[in-house]
Amino acid sequence: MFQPAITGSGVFTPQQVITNDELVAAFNAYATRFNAEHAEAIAVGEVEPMGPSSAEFILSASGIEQRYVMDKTGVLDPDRMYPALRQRSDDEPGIMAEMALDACGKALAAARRAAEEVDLVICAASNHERAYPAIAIEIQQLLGAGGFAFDMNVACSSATFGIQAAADMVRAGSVRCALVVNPEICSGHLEWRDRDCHFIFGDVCTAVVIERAEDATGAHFLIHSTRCATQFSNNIRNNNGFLRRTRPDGVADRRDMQFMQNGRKVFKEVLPLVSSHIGAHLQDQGWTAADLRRLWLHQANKSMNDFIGRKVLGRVPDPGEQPNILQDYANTSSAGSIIAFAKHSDDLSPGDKGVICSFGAGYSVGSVLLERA
Ligand code: CO8
Repeated sequence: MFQPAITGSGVFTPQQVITNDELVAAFNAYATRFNAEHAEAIAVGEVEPMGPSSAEFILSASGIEQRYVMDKTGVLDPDRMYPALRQRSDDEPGIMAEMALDACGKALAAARRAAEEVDLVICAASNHERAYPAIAIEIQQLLGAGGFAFDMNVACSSATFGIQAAADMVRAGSVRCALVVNPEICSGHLEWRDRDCHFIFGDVCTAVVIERAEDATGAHFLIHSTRCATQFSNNIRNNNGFLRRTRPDGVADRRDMQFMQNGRKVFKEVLPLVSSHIGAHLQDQGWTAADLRRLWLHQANKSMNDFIGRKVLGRVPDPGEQPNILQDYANTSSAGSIIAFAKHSDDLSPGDKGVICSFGAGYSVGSVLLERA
C-alpha cells in the first residue's frame, strides 16, 4: 500500500463576470416583457405573473455577489436567457476539455509533474457535454498523458468522489499519478428565467494531482482518509437525458430539462446529513474537531456553510478557518470546495489538518481528510 497525497491544484476561472445587478436587470427585463405578452391571460388568472428578482434578496439569501460564466451575452439577453457558445467541429477540442487543460496545466505545474507522468485522468463533473467518447479521454490525449481515463458524475460531489477513486488506486498501486479534473459549465443547465434559482450557479474548472506521497517534490497534503455517502432524493433534479426524445412529453424545452430544486428542503435535509457525516468521519479517523485547522466546504450558500462550520467545530469558526469563495464564484457545483482548497491552503504548516467536504444532488456527501506535509 502507498500513501496518497494531493501534490498540486489548479483553477481555471472564465474571463466573463456577471454581477448581481447585471443579472437582475436582465431578468427583470425578461419578466416585464413576459408579463406584457401574457397580460390578458394573467388578468383572467390563467397565467401567473412573473415576480421581479432583486440583488438584495440574492445577497441575503445566498451570500453570492457575482459569478463567472463562459458566455454572459446570451445569459443577459432577455430574448435568449442562456449562454451562446460557438459551434465546434469534432476535430477541435471541446469546451470542457479546453477548460480542463488550463486547470490541469496549473495543477501539474504546482506538483512539478509533466503530463506524460500522469497515468489516470478522471473528469468528474455534474454534466458532460456529450455521451461519448469520454471527455476524460479527450483531456488525456490533449495533455499527452498515459494510462487510462474516464468520466464520472455525482453532481456536486463529483470532485470528492473522484478524489476517493483516484486516491484508492494510488494507494493500491494500480496508478502512480492521477489528475481529477472538474469542468463545471453550470450556466448551461441553469434556468436563468426562474428567479428562485437564476442567481445560484457559475462556471469554473478545478483540478488536483494525486500521487504517492513518496514521489512528491514539494509541499503536499497527505490524504489520510476519504468517505463518500449517498441517499436518494428528488429535491435536486434535472430530467434531461438521452431517452428524452423517446417519450411523448420529452420533446419540448420543459422547465424540468434544466436544474430544479426545492431549496428550502435541501437546506433542511442536507445540513444534518453533512454535519453528522464529517463528525463520524473524524471520529473513525481518531481525529477531533479541535484537530482541524481548515474546512474547505462545498460552496452553495453562506448560511449553510456558517451552520456546518459551527456544528462541526462546536463554535463560530475564526476568520479564515472556513473560507468561502461563493461570493465571487457562486455555486460551481463539484468545483466549489476545490476552489476553496486551491486558494486557501498554501498558508498551512506541516502537521496542519483539514477537511474538504462536498454535498448536493443525489443526495451525495464526500469528505477528504488531509494533513499538510
Ligand atoms: N428575488 C427576489 N425574491 C425572490 C427571489 C429573487 N431572485 N427568489 C425567490 N424569491 C422569493 C420567493 O418567491 C419567496 O417569496 P414568498 O415568500 O412570497 O413565497 C421568498 O423570496 C423566499 O424564497 P425561498 O424560500 O426560495 O428563499 P430561501 O431563503 O430558501 O433561499 C436558496 C433560496 C438560496 C435557494 C436556499 O434555499 C438555498 O440555498 N438552499 C440550499 C440549496 C442548495 O444547496 N442546493 C444545492 C444544489 S447544487 C447541486 O447539488 C448541484 C446540482 C448540479 C449542478 C446544477 C448546475 C445548474
